[in-house]
Amino acid sequence: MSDTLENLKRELLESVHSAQDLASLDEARVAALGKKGRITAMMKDMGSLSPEERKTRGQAMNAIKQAVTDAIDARKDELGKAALQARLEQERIDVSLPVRPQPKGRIHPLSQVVDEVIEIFGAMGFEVAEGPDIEDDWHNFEALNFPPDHPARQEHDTFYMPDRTDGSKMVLRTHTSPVQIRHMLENKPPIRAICPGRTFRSDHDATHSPMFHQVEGLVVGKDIHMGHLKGCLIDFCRTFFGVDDLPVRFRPSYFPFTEPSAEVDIGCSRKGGGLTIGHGDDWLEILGSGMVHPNVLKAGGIDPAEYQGFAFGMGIERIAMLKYGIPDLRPFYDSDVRWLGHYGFRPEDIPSTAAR
Ligand code: 2NL
Repeated sequence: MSDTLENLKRELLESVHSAQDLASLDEARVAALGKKGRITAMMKDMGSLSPEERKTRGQAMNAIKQAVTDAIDARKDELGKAALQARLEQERIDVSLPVRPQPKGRIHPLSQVVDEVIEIFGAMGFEVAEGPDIEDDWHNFEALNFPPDHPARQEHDTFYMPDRTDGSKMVLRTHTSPVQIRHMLENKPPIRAICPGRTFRSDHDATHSPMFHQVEGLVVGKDIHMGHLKGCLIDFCRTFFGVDDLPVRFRPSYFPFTEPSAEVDIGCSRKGGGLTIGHGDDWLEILGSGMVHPNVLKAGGIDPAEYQGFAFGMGIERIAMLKYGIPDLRPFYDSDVRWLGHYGFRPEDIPSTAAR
């Protein structure tokens, strides 16, 4: 091999060996073997040589090319190993460190109780119906047989939306009953539906929130009577509170949308300042209920001469507080993870209520 070629080879190998990182190694590769690299250039130059010279020069050039390629591969390997070694020396894993906490979410008591109520009534053949939070006066009051001067319609109980172009006002629904009106208008009897959802009333103190939750239920059929109402709600109370022989009492009451109406109380004890559900000589109000008023059936497009129905309603916060011993209403809406950590539910230990 000529001196020039020996020099070229030495120079190129030198540049490969002295590369201190992958970037400069690649620069050395491009300078030698790239499109405009020195080996490439010399290969191109061989056209002017005689066939004999071309053969010798060609072999020499190929040998250099091979040597440089091998050196690049070897250097790449070395640099990779050195980089790994440097990381291994720098990075340390302390296997004695405690595991970092991975907080798990909790199910809000309101969601949990709604799920439980749905499960219990679902097992009795009820479907779930939903409707808008913002209602018109007809669905929220008129269809429910509220007289025009009923106190619930007053500005201080009901949140009214701004005037519409026709002068009327939409309202934030004050109960979930309008959902059942819509359900009657959209479905033919027999009907079995429960309507859980948000409701709004202009009321704010330690035991009232301007936004709260209700579940209402509606059953309509040809021969539905008070016995069905009683059986259904006794069953619900016993399953929900998990007490097989829970005393349940029906107390006459009044609602514009039902006739007759009854409030439902369960047995409890208030001895010693606390509250025990299930036994004792005292009563605790849980639900409102009644036979659907003929005017309300009519508003729902159902002929009261042919069909009868019963309905009921309850406050979700109230039954959640009673079942799970939650003393204060206000933290329900605070989204405080400490409160949720205490009163919320782990998905993995939710019992099936209906299975009891
Ligand atoms: C309560 C009382 C009640 C109803 C709600 C209802 C709905 C229709 C027709 C007739 Cl569409 N009634 N709902 C009936 C009785 C009582 O709720 O104390 N709620 C918290």
